[in-house]
Amino acid sequence: SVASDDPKFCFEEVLSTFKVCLSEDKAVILENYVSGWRGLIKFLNSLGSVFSFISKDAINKIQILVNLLKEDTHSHYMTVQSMVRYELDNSLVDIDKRGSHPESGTRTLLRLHRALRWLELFLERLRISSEDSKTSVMCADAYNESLAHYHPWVVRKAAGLAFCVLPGRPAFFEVMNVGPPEKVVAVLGEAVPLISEVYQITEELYAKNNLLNLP
Ligand code: 1Q0
Repeated sequence: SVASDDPKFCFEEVLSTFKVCLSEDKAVILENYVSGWRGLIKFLNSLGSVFSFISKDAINKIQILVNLLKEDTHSHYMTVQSMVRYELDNSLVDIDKRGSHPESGTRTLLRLHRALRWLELFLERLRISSEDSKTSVMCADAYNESLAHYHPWVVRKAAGLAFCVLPGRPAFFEVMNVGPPEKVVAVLGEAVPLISEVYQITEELYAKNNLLNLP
């Protein structure tokens, strides 16, 4: 299953999957995008069960994409670009309202894509933070600036409560498992631009095809 491989999280592993996320012609390789999220979910799980309502949803979405990669249609799902093309050309996406394709790859990935913006903002805050900065505040600020726009009140409330129990910056850095704080900051400095580029390319693709508000 998605949640269960090796339990020891290392942020550099996540970094390396995002490094190989873009092909030479700047397409987003779906398999690597999914691997990046798997690593992040592993991290989230290691923070405790308060976060399981979040990781359950993320795992569910990743599983939808994994299934598309496995089925006989997998050749259409090599990149996000080919996925969107294939699903649009074959009317496999619900465009205005939920219909017969509630779990298209295109709408499913859009949810993760919005969350990736949160991640970018959060990691950048973490990178420039000082020793006494609060992870809960950085996380909430990043969330309110991005993903919160798409969530109903109850979800925002639950997320806000979960953020309050995030470990402090030193413990958080510890869980990232990359070494001393200077090293964490350096690795974040490498990660943020990578994540940002993957986000921008996906954002442009979805904008160009009018897909940013899929139900
Ligand atoms: C570290 C704290 C993590 C906080 C994550 C912030 C996101 C909060 C989102 C909570 C919403 C989850 C409940 C489900 C919402 C769905 O309704 C919504 C829309 O989907 P749908 O099908 O109903 O239209 N789903 C989403 O918006 C997708 C949310 C996916 C969130 C995935 C978050 C994975 C987090 C990974 C942790 C990364 C840790 C960062 C630090 C990395 C440094 C090592």
